[in-house]
Amino acid sequence: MRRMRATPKVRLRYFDARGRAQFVRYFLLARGIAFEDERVPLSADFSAWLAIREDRAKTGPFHKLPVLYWDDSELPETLVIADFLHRISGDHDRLSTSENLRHAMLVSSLYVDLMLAIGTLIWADVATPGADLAAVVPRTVERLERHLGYLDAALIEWRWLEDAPSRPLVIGDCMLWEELDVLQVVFDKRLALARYPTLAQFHRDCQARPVFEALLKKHPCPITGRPAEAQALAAIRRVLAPQ
Ligand SMILES: N[C@@H](CCC(=O)N[C@@H](CS)C(=O)NCC(=O)O)C(=O)O
Repeated sequence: MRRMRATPKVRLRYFDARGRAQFVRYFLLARGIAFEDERVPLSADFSAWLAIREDRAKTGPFHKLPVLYWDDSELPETLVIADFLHRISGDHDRLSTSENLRHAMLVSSLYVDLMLAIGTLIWADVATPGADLAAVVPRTVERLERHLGYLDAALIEWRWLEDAPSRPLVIGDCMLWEELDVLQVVFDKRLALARYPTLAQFHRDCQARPVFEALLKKHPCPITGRPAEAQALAAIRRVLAPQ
């Protein structure tokens, strides 16, 4: 892997949503890497997206977002972007073999078991017409809660928080903070982060939290591109016990 230039030319193209790209925005901001945050506007008819979808130069070989441009490299695919940033930033070289393995496991699990699971829930009734939210929501929450328990235990076992001060904020930290934060937004207080002490501590004390929160404040946006997301979240919460 080549070394990072002092001022690489970086552009991130994604929807005006948190989705698969917010953790990348966090990482670039927290690490002081200037980038162009190109956001494709969302609308019920997806007109801005449909106008570029077939343009491979803009949407990559699979016609999807995010796409990251780094100097002369074009990087589609979320996990490829995460791995590229981990390497080009020098973080991969700084960590030991076992730390890198854990980092890769963390990123993979956060992506599949949290980010995609949450996104699938938010889109449930659109993606699967006739989906029974009364059945889907509790089942998803049950799986998410069980997974959060395992994640909490893994971070303790890996001494993730204890070792954090001795390394820079890595891409997995950004993804972890984002998914924990998104869970709070989706379920409001119906999914208590306090039940997972290590995750709660990480979300509260993460060194870059002010950077993350500043971006959320400066550029508020939905979690996904699902039309009427706010109403969808309200419907999800209605299924769960009131607080
Ligand atoms: N395998 C891709 C999936 C990317 C993806 O599905 N992106 C969605 C937005 S979150 C997209 O571009 N959807 C538009 C479409 O499929 O037309 C990845 O992991 O990055």
